[in-house]
Amino acid sequence: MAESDNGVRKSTAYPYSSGGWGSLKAVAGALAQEKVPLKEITVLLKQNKPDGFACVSCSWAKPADPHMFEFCESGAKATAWDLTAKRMTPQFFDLHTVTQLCAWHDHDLEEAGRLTAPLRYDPASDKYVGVSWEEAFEDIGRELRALDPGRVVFYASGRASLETSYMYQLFARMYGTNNLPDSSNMCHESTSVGLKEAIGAGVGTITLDDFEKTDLMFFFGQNVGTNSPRMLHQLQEARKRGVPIITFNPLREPGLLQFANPQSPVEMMTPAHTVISTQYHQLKTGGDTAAILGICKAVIHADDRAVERGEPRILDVAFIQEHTTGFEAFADYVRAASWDDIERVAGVSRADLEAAAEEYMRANAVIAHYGMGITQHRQGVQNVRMLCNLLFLRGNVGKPGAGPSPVRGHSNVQGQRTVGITEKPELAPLDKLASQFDFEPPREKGMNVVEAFEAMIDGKVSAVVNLGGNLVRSVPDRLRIEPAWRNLKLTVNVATKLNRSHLVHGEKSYILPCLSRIEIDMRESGEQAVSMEDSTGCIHGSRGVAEPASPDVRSEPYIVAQLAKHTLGEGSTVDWDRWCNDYALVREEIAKTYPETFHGLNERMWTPGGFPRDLPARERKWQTKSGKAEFKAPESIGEDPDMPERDSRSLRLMTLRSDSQFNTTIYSLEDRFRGIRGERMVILMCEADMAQHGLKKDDRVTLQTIADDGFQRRVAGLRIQPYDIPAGCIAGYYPECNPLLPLWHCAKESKVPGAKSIPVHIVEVNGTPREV
Ligand SMILES: Nc1nc2c(c(=O)[nH]1)N[C@H]1C(S)=C(S)[C@@H](COP(=O)(O)OP(=O)(O)OC[C@H]3O[C@@H](n4cnc5c(=O)[nH]c(N)nc54)[C@H](O)[C@@H]3O)O[C@H]1N2
Ligand SMILES: Nc1nc2c(c(=O)[nH]1)N[C@H]1C(S)=C(S)[C@@H](COP(=O)(O)OP(=O)(O)OC[C@H]3O[C@@H](n4cnc5c(=O)[nH]c(N)nc54)[C@H](O)[C@@H]3O)O[C@H]1N2
Ligand SMILES: [Mo]
Repeated sequence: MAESDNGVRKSTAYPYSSGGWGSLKAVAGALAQEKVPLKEITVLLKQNKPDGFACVSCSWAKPADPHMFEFCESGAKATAWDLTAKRMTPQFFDLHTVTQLCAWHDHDLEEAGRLTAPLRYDPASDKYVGVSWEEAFEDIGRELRALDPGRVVFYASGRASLETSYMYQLFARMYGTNNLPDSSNMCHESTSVGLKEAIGAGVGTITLDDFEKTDLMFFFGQNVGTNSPRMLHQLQEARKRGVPIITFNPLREPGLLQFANPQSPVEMMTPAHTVISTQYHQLKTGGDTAAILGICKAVIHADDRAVERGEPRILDVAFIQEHTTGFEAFADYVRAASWDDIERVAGVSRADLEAAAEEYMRANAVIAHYGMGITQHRQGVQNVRMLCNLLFLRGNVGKPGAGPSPVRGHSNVQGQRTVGITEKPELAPLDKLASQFDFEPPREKGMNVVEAFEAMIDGKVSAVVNLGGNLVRSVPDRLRIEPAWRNLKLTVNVATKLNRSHLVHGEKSYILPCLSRIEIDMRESGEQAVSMEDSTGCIHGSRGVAEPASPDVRSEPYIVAQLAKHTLGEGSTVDWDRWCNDYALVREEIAKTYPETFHGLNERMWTPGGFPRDLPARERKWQTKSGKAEFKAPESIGEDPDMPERDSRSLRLMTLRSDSQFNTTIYSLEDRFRGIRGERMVILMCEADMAQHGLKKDDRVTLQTIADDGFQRRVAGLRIQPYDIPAGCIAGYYPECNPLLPLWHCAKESKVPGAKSIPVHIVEVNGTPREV
């Protein structure tokens, strides 16, 4: 197997660097596939620039001094997907019934192009038919008024701007519900809960400046090369300064191994590349709490020895004393933990964990980046708490170059929460909203994603309004969800492209096509801009630059305002028409509700690089229950204490994103980095497990979830692909594997579905049943 310069083994599936020529070729391919006109290709030059638009792909920070091309392969694909020359007009729907479209592949639905006009489902013809905007708003308003607000769900996928999101939550609350689930309920909610408890802020504390000051970075369960590639620039800079990067990931992801900068002529013309990870530990899925425990154990052991010998302390004793609680109980737990248990659950040797601890103890400022590999587990919140414990040991929060860094998903998912999209009343400034808009907001807790779908299955939901997203694909237990979704009275979808959730519709259903953020948004008061918050808590303006997909699409702020106006009627204290003709007015209201963060938003949103939100934890002010940063010992070191005892034939399935998808949007059937082409019904498995289960490459298997709740959850036709992955762990694609994920298999405290650790059996091989 190929070795890279520093002894970290390369990926066998993709022994090259991420970025590089492969990346440029992929960008060119995406632009050609979508037939993006040459004129619009220059749009990419405006991506993530202070005067341009914020990329619609990931939420990574936008630097103040951007590169000439401040975009990446994933961002360029997402841009091409929105700028496509293809259109899905009402005439398209004349030709296809909804039942026929249900047989289409997800990729083909979106690939057919941008939606161009509002549509209403017509049961007589089983077709979506054109409808005027006014008729659509009036009918939706009438329907919503007739329903019990407690039975209506307002979902937000994390792309919509701060302005849209603020109006959306206000609309839902004026209507009478806190049912405001969002995509972070399936994503970084374990962060929102875990970091809030530990440091008093539900978001990461680092900014781009910290990359210049850090001495060491950890990467836990985040696939930077595919999901936040612009971050590779900062990682590359840090690596050039000699900063080590220690990665914990069951798969050898090429983006975490090495990177060739497509924007550096030298690196493109020579075999030069930057090694990203200096240590790479292929832990078992769900092994993170155990692995971090092992590192903490080595650190505390070294400190105990230093005390015995009268040597300088390893722990940051001053920080622990002044700023934290719970250290003694945590340290006792760690001292008592057994290395055998740690090695078994983590699947990483003591020597390797001690090597990680050695680096950690040498560094003065440490950042811990993490993603879905940490949060999407039954113990997702505990995993986040363990990362905080590790950082606290050496005072690595609230100082330059250090801190937790949850790498967020959707481009404004963090910002939506900041402006009130949450089902938890205690996280929304309800009193403030009440006095600002003279109404009585509902005080009872609303439903998050898992709770909303449990209620839907029980017949307790009547309508869903979707601000983006594709829920019937993205949530767990799809086969139980789809029939429940079909029983809804009303489904309203604000979307750019057609997807499965629009086809599995309620009794009444509307599709309201919206502008993409890349497009020019002209309203009565002139051209509009919007704002959003990135993964590092910085707030930016974004201005569209491309021609709208059609004259009959509307902006998200307009659509939300009109839904509100037509639902709330004359009684509403908000002049929705004024707001949606001049978004600056909405920003003024946001600034009134949240003055600490958003004062002067209208001017400050154009600060190059954005302006940082108010975050007391950055100054070591802890808004936790105890007023201190809180250590917490784990409940158990296993990933899933509630599952039935495993037998030797059980496997743990993690569901992954490919290189060519954005969540449920599948750009193509390629996963270049993992060497998989033309197909997504694939299971990655190591040779040892293949031998144990008597399988050959390309065998087709059926997986069944191990659960004793009376439901049989199966996915068939999955092709076996030999892969470098720890024994007992297998990987498949999201959303194809979602029927295997039980709704209740989610983190206790955050309800984030355990998508990275689904216990399964192989129950069929090439059509022949198997005993388990
Ligand atoms: N191009 C592109 N960009 C995206 C997205 C996209 O779909 N496409 N989605 C966006 C969204 S919404 C999000 S949330 C982010 C998601 O970005 P990530 O957080 O990177 O999420 P995933 O790709 O699901 O998986 C992350 C990694 O976790 C590893 N992993 C799996 N199980 C474990 C485990 O138990 N422990 C550890 N340590 N690692 C594990 C996997 O091998 C994988 O490398 O990306 C955002 N950006
Ligand atoms: N098994 C498994 N399940 C998972 C995950 C996993 O790793 N494994 N990841 C989870 C995560 S992290 C997330 S965030 C969720 C995501 O779940 P969702 O939020 O449901 O899904 P998306 O795929 O991001 O939504 C795609 C749709 O959004 C619409 N859209 C695109 N751009 C815009 C826009 O600008 N405005 C509007 N209004 N609509 C737009 C398009 O119609 C598109 O079809 O899935 C979760 N589900
Ligand atoms: Mo996400």
